[in-house]
Amino acid sequence: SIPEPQREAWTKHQVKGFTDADGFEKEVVRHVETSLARSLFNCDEGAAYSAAALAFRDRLITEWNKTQQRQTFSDTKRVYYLSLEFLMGRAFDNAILNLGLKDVAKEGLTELGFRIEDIIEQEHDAALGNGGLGRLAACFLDSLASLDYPAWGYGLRYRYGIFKQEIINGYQVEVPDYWLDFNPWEFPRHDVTVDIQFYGSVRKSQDENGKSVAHWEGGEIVTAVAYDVPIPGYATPSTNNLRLWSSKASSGEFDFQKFNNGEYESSVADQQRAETISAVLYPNDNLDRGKELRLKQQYFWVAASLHDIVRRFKKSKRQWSEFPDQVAIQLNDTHPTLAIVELQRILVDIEGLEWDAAWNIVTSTFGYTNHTVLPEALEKWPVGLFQHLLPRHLQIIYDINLFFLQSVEKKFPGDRDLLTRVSIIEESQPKMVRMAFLAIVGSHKVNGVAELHSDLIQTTIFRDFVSIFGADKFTNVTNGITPRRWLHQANPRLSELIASKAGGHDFLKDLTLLNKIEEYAGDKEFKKEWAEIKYANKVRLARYIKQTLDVTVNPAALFDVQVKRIHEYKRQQLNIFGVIHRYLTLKAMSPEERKKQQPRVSIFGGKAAPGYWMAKQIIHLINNVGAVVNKDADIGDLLKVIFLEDYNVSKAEMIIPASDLSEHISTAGTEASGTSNMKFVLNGGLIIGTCDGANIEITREIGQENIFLFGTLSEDVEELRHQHTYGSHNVDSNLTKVFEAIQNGTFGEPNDFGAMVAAVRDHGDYYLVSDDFQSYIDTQNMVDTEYRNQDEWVTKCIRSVARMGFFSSDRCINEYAEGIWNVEPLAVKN
Ligand code: GL9
Repeated sequence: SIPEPQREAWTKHQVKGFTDADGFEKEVVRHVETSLARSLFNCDEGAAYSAAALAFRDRLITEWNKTQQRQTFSDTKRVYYLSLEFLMGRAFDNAILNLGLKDVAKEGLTELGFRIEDIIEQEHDAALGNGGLGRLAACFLDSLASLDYPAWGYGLRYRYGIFKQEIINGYQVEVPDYWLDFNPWEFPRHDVTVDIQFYGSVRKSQDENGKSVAHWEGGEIVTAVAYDVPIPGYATPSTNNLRLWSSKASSGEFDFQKFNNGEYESSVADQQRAETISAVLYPNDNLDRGKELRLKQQYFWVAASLHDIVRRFKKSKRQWSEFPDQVAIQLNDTHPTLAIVELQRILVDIEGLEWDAAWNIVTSTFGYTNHTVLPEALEKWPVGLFQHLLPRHLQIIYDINLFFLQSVEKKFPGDRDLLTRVSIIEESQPKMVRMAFLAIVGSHKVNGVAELHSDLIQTTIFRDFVSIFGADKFTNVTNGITPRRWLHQANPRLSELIASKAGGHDFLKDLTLLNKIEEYAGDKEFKKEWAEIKYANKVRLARYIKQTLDVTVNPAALFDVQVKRIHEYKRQQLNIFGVIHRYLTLKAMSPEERKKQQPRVSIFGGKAAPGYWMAKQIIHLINNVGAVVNKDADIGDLLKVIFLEDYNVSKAEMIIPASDLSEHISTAGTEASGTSNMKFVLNGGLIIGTCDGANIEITREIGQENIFLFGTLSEDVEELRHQHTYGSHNVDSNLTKVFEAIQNGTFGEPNDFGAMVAAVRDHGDYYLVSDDFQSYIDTQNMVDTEYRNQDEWVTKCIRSVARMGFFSSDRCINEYAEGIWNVEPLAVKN
């Protein structure tokens, strides 16, 4: 650091961020003219966005530096959130809101000749995630910073985020999402690098005390380069760091040598191979595909992050035994489970600790969050692949397993079956490493993400581990969402209306304060404004639908929305079968009868994993139904079917506030939590849903009179599946008519949908579509009836919002901090 006598100059020139529109404008103009090398003659909206973003980035950086210094000096325990996905969406609007400078930005941009809405729209989403799991990580970062926790996110800097979805002739087509052309929100740290080893072999030697020491040698080295993204808290100067790793060829290893030997082409090829590691996000949702490159990504990211964490810890010059007092690492699903093995390797092989001492440190450091019970999503890796890619890690896994199984044998002597069931190594052909089991054995806490889900993991997939480790190791932390993005940013008018009755915007920091609006649930004036805001949000979505799909929808109709990844367990097929049933019913009515029906717009959106054929069929059917229904003159405004292309975070911010009813209709026991259910209710929409995931807790909070629940309960699912397979399986008669319409070509080539129909009718109906169909239809009819009574409907919406305080990700983060991490906020003294 700079010696005392020269510090005066530093203090004198310390950057003091702008606080008013004039100061902001000055910075925008400076960035246009210098950073962008443009002028007022060629400053389009894109350039204006770039300059405005750079101006705010400067603001963030000052606070971010101070926050990092504060954390370093205070030397308190930090949280590290390891996630292979961070679905951040746009940063600009979020940054200006969290800094409390939206008015400044708006005024400044207006004076410079731009509309702030247009400027916000210029930004490309940071879409480094698939869905709920990645968005949860993003909400957590917002809460961690807003609550002043000393926390870091660690992830991968994919060159390509989740693909862009185009719909061509009713089919999904995937287009690469190259998002890094201009990204002002990241800071390359070319000086922060870690060399990561792959392949090679293990040599054992003995040290001077005769102790066996493992040396991992040879193989290849890839370099991880840090890119830092500032994460501003809301209404606090705390600005945390999200560190994303990018891969590049290690300059020491191959390229120089080869280059000097005249092997220019192969040196470039090596470089590209190294860069491939962080090139692309795997686009699967709730599915494990077991690709070698994916395991490489996982180790690359985990090893770089741990190296960084250990390096930071070592600066404090503490004893290794204090590591868990300084460091809490949360594993977002099993994707970072190798971190457990890597820390054990660092401690034993490199730092020379005894196995047991090291293992104590490791298990006290990690917590593991499970996000799904779907068997096809539980990660397993072939032992052979491990042996090849990470030979030393495989040895350590075998040792971890050996000691674990010995402890099990001691506690439950002679129970061979139990040992086979809980072994980290599955004795299959080929043998597999079960990552969830490794994560459980290597962590001190394991949590599910909603009450039902946490119960299910304890009674099904992880049952044996509850008897081995005791129930205390397993816990629940129900998911939450950040009200900053999902209310204040997405629905500014509603946020203002709430603030006007809740005593200002404090509810954005303590969401339970929403309960102050409940007394206005019967207030005529308040309800009128409430309804006007919902209507305006619907008008905006209707305009967007007109622009993008050239379909006119009536904003006064009931907007019924299902937007999320397309998956059989989420049952978009149940929804579209219900829509077809509605269409057939309307068609069979007389014109007089039709006039009495409630108009609806059924809105769908979501991506299918590129290799998930059935999910793509579902998209195709939805589009085909829309093509027929939307141009049927008998039907007119009574029913429109819309598939919105390329659902992502920024589209969610527009769609969610415009919903009257949203669908969360997974087969009971399959959706671990769901988080969009919380977002829709928070924005004054009601829910139709099954007794699954967080729907159950939402019902408990808002009252069952404010939610439309239907369908099989999770405890009855297994029995029904058994009956489908071994008994008779009668398909509901209304559903049979839907199938007939599909098969007589009403919605295009019937063969296209043969497998979808057969899955329900002939192949065991695993997701219980036929069992739940009639109650779904009946419940939808109830929705129609209740929606007619707008006065009562609005009251329900207001009451629901008032009772949503529990679902803030702030509550959720405080629970993790207390129950799992044992960390405290770092107060900011001004
Ligand atoms: C998920 C669950 O399916 C959701 O129910 C849950 O809300 C989120 C967050 O806990 O996690 N697990 C999972 O693999 N995904 C989830 O959304 N999938 C993706 O995010 C792709």
